[in-house]
Amino acid sequence: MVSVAAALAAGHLVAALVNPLASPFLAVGNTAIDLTPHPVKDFAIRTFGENDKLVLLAGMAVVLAGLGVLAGLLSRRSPWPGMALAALLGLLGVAAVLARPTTTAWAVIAPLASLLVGVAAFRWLWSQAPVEVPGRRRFLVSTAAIAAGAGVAAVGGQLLAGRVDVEASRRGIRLQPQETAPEIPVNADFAREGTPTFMTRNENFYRIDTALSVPRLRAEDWRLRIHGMVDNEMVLTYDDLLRRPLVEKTITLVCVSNEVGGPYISTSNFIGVSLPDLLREAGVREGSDQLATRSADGWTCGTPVASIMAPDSNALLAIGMNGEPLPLEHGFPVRMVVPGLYGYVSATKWLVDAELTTFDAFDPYWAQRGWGKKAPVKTMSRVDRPKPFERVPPGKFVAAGIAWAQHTGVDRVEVRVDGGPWQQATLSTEVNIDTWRMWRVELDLNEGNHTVECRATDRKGYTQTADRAAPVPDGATGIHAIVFTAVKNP
Ligand SMILES: Nc1nc2c(c(=O)[nH]1)N[C@H]1C(S)=C(S)[C@@H](COP(=O)(O)O)O[C@H]1N2
Ligand SMILES: [Mo]
Repeated sequence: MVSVAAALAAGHLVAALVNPLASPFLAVGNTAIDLTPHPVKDFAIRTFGENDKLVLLAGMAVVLAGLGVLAGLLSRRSPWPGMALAALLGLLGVAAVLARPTTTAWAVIAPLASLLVGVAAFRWLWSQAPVEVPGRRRFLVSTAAIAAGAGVAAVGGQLLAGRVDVEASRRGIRLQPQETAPEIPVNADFAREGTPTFMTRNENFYRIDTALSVPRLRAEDWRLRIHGMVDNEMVLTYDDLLRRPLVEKTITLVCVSNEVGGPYISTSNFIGVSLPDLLREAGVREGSDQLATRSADGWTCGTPVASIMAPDSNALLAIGMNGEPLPLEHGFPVRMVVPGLYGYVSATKWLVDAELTTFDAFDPYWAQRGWGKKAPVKTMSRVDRPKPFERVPPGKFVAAGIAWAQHTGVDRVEVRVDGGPWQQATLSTEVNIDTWRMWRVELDLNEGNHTVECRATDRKGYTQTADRAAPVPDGATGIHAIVFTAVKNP
């Protein structure tokens, strides 16, 4: 176990010097994420929520420790099983680093360092292993020395990898949009009756991505290349963005992974520059229908050019959220936001490359894994109060929730209890058609078990379907139903 730890720490330290993403432990973890079949990924998101990455890393550590113990036990007579394990794990690291889209061949020196240190540490410790009791002390001292060295290397690697002072870069930025978002009206939510607050605080904004370690890019170092089917290729810096007109828009972001009633939806004031204006300057060529974007960690995304270029698309290259520069987890320094499309086809975080291409020519990350290539947000609603199996007093009761029909607008929400007639809910004041809208309704409940359901109708006259569909391939459908109980003295 100590040899395996020394190997990982050595690789982590060397990676910090060449490319932090070449750390064998992180590279294997990231490759595992990319190779995980989506039912398993869905299970992980459902079970562990936003701790899924921590659970993966802890699971890997447990498996590695187990393998270390096993190889150690098998090495009583000869050092070969332990050395073979160290070599195999090293080769796994080499393969994972080579397979990463963000590492160059040169970065394999990190997993090679792991391989060498793992094999050498094991060989040396094995040669010190006591044949009789008096030798034990020396063995324990050697083991402790290697363990301490591993600790120093791991911590050193972590500190070195974080030496690019991204927080300082972020703190140094002040955003002053020329056009600010309108004030949120007082009746925009029914938070006192159980809906979320209209605006989501940055620290409460849902987070979904495939990044095991958040990419750390300084604004000063950031560049975006806009190329492919364009007349004028462009390279933009962060200062270029600050020199352009900055606008602020209130926009709701939704993840396609939501089950009916799911939690991955939040609303923010995004500050940024107009993406259609930029693309017009670049001059999109006839025939290009997909904007392929890539993040610093190699994730890719494909967005319909038509959705971005449509009048009033409100598509942004966003640099701020709720008055601050983007938080690191939400894409600092620059991300994309296109209202009306699920995040996986529109909201690239840590954006570094934008290529005008076609849907025929390129499949982005999730399309390669069976998800839809075009994914407009589906008209939907959710019950937030009562909670499942809640016990509430009989008589007057206010049920409440949210609805969204992004970029179209919510026209009405209806609610029914125990399969009875649909009754119209009261809607909150509309902020704009790119955001969620809250609903509330007064119910009169008899004692006993009840089911409450809601459904939204959008401004195109479409009423959300009751047909159940899974999130794969382009968003769940169905009606959210909550079972609860009315009892005296709940
Ligand atoms: N670089 C990168 N950007 C990404 C993703 C990702 O995995 N990597 N996930 C997308 C998905 S699926 C969603 S729903 C949104 C979520 O953005 P948030 O984490 O800021 O809420 O980011 C999108 N942008
Ligand atoms: Mo998502």
